Amino acid sequence: MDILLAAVNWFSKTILSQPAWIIGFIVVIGYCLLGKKWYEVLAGFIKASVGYMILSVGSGGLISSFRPITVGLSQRFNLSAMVIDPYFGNNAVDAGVKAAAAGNGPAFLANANVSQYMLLLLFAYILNILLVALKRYTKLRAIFTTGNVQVQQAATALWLIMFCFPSLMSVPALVVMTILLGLYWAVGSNLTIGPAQELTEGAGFAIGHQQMFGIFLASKAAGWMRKRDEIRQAKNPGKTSIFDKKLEDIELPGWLSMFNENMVSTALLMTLFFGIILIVIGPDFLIKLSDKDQTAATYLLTGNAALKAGKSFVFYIMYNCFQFAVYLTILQLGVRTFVAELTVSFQGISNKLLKGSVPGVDCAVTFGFGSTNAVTLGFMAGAIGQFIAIAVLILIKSPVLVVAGFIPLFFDNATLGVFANNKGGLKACLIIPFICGLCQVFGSALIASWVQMYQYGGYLGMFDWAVVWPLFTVIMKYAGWIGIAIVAVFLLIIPQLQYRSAPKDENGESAYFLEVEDYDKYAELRDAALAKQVADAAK
Ligand code: ASC
Repeated sequence: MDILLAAVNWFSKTILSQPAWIIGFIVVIGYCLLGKKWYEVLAGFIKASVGYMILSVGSGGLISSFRPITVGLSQRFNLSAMVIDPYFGNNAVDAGVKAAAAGNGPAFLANANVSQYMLLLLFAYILNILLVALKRYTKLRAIFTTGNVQVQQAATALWLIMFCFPSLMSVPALVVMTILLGLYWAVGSNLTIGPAQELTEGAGFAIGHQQMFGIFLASKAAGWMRKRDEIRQAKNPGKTSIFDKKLEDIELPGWLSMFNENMVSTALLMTLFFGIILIVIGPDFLIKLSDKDQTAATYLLTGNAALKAGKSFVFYIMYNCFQFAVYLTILQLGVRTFVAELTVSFQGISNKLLKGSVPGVDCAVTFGFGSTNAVTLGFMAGAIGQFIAIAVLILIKSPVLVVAGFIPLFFDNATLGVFANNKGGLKACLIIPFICGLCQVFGSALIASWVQMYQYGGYLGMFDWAVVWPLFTVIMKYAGWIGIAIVAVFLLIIPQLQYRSAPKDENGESAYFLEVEDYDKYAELRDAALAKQVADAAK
């Protein structure tokens, strides 16, 4: 038994929680099923894993180049508050559970057992695969593969569930968490299939990350905005605004044309926006950063966060802001490398092993599709939303204060920006991430103070965990065991509703599964249905 447990632990820790290996092995399985030669399989494994590692270098670099801004802002304004960020959230859970074990933490955590995460990862993964294997009944088509975020989510879910059920002992706790998290992963990533297929024109993957409900809601809202615009245009032909257009369709004239080039616009916009913030923080604080920021940002890569005494402030700002363009470009190279392998190889899996399934991958993959300007603008709109929400907390003298963390700020808002732009154009790309920014701060402040995580300095903070899981927590806290059933049934019903609302094919059957199996056909049916709705509404 001990050996088995040790094997499971090793497998979960080494493979399941490291997406580069998961993606690599998926490619190996897919290529083997497609009957590729051994050297093609090996090359595929390397390209997929290395591609994923390049993506991680890009996202790690983005995180570290933002360090002077988040750390500097909180020190400049003397904010000692909870940081909304998945790594700070994870640390907060560990600290709270340790304190509870020592007798001075929240009492409801007394039975919490963090050594079970790795077991949970394996069980929830198996549940996810089973749910997809039974897709005729469950209507679920996606498998969550982003293990690094699953560990963070398991930590936060453990806290929320123990808060609702303090007497839950270790095995029942594991069962409840496997069901709730396994369902959330399967249902959430399934919700992103439509938007992701539309963005990538059928590349055959979904998103498995921390804003899956957010992506779905953003796409729905942006789709609704576009439909409204189209109906308006059908009634008043000729009147179009730049805000209705997708970013990639906007050709700026004259000197503005330099913004048409992604690398230039990323560097310029970042320098303008975050340059102003760095000036507000001021060189004095940025010089002091080096020795102070260690505790606040221990997880971040070693970077050149601090301004060295005697160095030019202007070039410091430019250097840091240009880094965004650098790392975004690296990230996109990684995406292109591994998505190409994954798309081809997964056909082996979805034709032979798990029919009609797709993998759920890191949200950063979307930055390789659509307009890079949507990444930048979504990020900025979300940042403005977060900063306004934080200012409101300060102004109303809220006992709970929040410090912006880079990961929700960038990875949530830029991702929602990409999807919003793709469905609804520039207007949606600005409005939706802005609202997301507000939700991240207010939602995290409310839930973290209620469940007493606030005093441990961090909360996960990504959209689903600032909005959706807090709702689950309210339901479970007040409805008890029935609450678990309500949440589980709610999750199970979602794909059934998606199935029913999908466009119909010529035989009147739902085209839902075609979305994965034959995307071109599906897109035709979907666009025809939309055109009919617009024409009917414009009459
Ligand atoms: C997260 C998290 C990360 C990033 C990364 C984005 O939520 O924990 O390290 O987002 O997955 O590429």
